Amino acid sequence: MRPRDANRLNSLCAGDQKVNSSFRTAPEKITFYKHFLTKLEADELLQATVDARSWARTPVTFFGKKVLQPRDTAFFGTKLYTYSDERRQPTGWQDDPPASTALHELGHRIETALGLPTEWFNVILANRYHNGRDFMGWHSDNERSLGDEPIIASISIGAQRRFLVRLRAAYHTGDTPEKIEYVLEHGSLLVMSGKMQSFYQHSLPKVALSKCNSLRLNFTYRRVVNESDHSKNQE
Ligand SMILES: O=C(O)CCC(=O)C(=O)O
Repeated sequence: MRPRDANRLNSLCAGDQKVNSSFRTAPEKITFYKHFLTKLEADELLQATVDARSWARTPVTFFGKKVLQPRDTAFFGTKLYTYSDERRQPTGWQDDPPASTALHELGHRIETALGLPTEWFNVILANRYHNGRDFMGWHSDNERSLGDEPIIASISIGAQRRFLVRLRAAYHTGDTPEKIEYVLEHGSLLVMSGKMQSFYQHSLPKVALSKCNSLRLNFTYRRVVNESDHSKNQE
């Protein structure tokens, strides 16, 4: 893949620029920083990471069948982490420069902004969405290895996409759960914490190619507290 022009990538794949909520109250454990990185910083991060050799499109088991994930993924950091059945040895902080080193440094900046100790985050799950066809289905990041109240800090780069949050089935009444929507734009940071992963699910829905034909990168910073437990909390 050739390096990309960041300006071209920052297209609007997400409709209107507003938080569109039908929740009576927004989940208290989501904090959204629309412009955490400046445009220049976000452009530089894109250039440093977009063609890292750690990216791969790997299979997962879905209803008993092996299928390719609808996005590329990469793992960076120092701990083994199992995500959606995928257990990959992470790329060390020095092992895939400039991506791994830039992401490590950015982790320190997020830790400072959130008042966390340095090196709090020890893994990054990275997602590369080539266009609107690539997506992330409804799920909770409720792996036991992350502990009971994980802090997940999610940086977005490139095309704007919609990020939806809804109550998990066990916690809503009626057929259709209410949803809240965030528009994740180039340089934004969304932080989930507290009991978010116990009570809510989130997703990054598909968009028609005619509306979204540009790339987005996502880096979710996490802290693995128990490397040997690969199970999920109750779905
Ligand atoms: O790309 C995104 O913003 C969604 C990422 C996500 O849901 C996850 O990594 O669990």
